[in-house]
Amino acid sequence: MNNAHTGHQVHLTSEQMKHYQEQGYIIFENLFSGEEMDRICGIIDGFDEASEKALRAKGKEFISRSGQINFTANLNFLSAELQQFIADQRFVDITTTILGPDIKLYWDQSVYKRPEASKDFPWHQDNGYVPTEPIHYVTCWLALEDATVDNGCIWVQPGTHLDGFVEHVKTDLGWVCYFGEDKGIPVELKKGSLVAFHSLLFHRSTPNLSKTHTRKGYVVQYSVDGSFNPNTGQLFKNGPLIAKDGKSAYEGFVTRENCS
Ligand SMILES: O=C(O)CCC(=O)C(=O)O
Repeated sequence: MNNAHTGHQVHLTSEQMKHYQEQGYIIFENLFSGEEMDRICGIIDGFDEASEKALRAKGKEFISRSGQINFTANLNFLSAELQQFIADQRFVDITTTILGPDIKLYWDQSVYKRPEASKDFPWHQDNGYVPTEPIHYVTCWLALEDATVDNGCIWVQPGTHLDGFVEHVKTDLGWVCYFGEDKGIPVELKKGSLVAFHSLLFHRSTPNLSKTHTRKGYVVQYSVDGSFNPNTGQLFKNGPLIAKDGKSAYEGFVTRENCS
């Protein structure tokens, strides 16, 4: 889907908002330039490499499996440049239009799927991992390199966010909310393109069959300010405030220790 974005601003059309409300996602093509992606990917590659190295000794940790799929979380606290990036005006525009005027980073992680990745990352809703209040937040899956059916892109089941929260079953590969036959539809993304989806939308990713290329994604999730875990009552403190009253509110590097 094409969207109007000029310079560093994004205007979401009524057609895009209708698609989000009814189908649960919007694709933003070429939101970031190749140069921007090379810079961001260069930073994230280093973090992935370090965490993959640590993972190798253990083989597996939670949903990461060495040599196959590696999740590296909370990267914004590790790099001022990356934190500045997740507060970019384009993210402000997308998230304030969808969620409202006051927005915080909820979570960020890279997901690198290596050519040996032979298994699905199974169907789930992002809310299946950690409960949030309010339940709705936005996941931005950003393609650091081209994401294709061949190399294990994201697949979605359009409209499933409208069914509300579904119980998840814990498996060796991750939490699963759907074991049926519906294959969903693939979301292929060119480097620098992004899919923004509702946290309740069923999604998965398929094996990397490319034999040669690591599929590289950066998952950046945003919630309304004040979002908390209803089981513990704790506010999420995984990154900075990025918007207040609908405008950019990022004021410089926030560490894990001084994040409020
Ligand atoms: O990037 C992937 O392969 C899966 C990522 C995903 O579904 C998630 O982070 O919720």
